[in-house]
Amino acid sequence: MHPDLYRQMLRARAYEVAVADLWRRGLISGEMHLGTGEEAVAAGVVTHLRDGDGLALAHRCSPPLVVRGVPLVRMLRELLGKPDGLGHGRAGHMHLFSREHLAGSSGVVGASLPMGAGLALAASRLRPRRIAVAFTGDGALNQGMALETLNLAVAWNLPLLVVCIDNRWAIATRSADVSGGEPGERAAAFGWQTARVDGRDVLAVHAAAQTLIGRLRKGRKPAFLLATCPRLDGHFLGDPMLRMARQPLTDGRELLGEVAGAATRKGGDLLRRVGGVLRMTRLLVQARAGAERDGRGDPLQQARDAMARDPEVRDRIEHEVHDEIASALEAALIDTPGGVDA
Ligand SMILES: Cc1ncc(C[n+]2csc(CCOP(=O)(O)OP(=O)(O)O)c2C)c(N)n1
Repeated sequence: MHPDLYRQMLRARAYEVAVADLWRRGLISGEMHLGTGEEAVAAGVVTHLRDGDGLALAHRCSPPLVVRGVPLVRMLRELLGKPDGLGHGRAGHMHLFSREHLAGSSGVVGASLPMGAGLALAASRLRPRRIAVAFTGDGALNQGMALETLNLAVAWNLPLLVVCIDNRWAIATRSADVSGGEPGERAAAFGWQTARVDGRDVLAVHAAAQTLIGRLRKGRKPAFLLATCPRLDGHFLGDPMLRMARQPLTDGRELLGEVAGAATRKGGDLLRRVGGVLRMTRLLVQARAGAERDGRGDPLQQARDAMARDPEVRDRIEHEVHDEIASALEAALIDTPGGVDA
């Protein structure tokens, strides 16, 4: 295990653990989508980027931005709605943008692909041997603009790497139920070079990204990397499906009771539709409970295990990351009553 990959994964996770805590304390408003479980993909890909490379992201944008080196305090200040945040406190967690890092995100599902194509087009015209990377989910690949990008990027031979994090779900819709073909096959049909990796294995992601990005810098056709990744923390923080998987006897019974009750209430939903919801709920809960039971599901734990051969380096990294996040939090909460000690 390369220590820097472990460090970057840990930074991404620790940052998001801090964000989750702020959200639970009510200091961040709105929904919160985290990339818990996607750290190996972020570290394995983004550590290859150089100055002048672009990065286009979707709603789970924190891990790649943290790895890219965007200042944590400015990101946190943005989430807290402060005027000195990355987007002047108006963008929130899904619309972060750093001009300095040529990195931005969008909550419009599918938008990261054309955004990445634009960054790649600019790179090809203005910055020789520079490239762009667009992160997307598998669900987003059914968007028209995503498919148009798969087409145009080849037609224009853009230096673009699309990284598709495939967790098989789009909120509560199974991708398989609404998608024709596998994501990589679609990209290959348009003429992209493609690769597939286990998105929990940071070394595998790092090696695959190195090959694809290396070829892009030499002017080869656009590249598509499919990284399979279980969704460890639900669609968003507080996801009721995750609560059901974790506490089936309390939260599960309560939430399923609400759904079933809809069938019997006057003017309630049709029994057939409620049956469909219950079936989908069962599949979601099974998938999440399975990911939780499977110790190998957490890529950070895998990376930590691989660091066991070098415990001194591992401990030093863990202390340094802990201190980095603690001081970023302290600085971000400087004007928040209760601040870090609440
Ligand atoms: C254009 C658009 N349609 C719908 C939504 C609502 N939405 C937010 S996340 C999401 C699912 C996206 O699934 P995927 O791309 O697989 O990413 P994941 O959340 O699984 O990481 C949807 C449909 C949106 N934000 N934008």
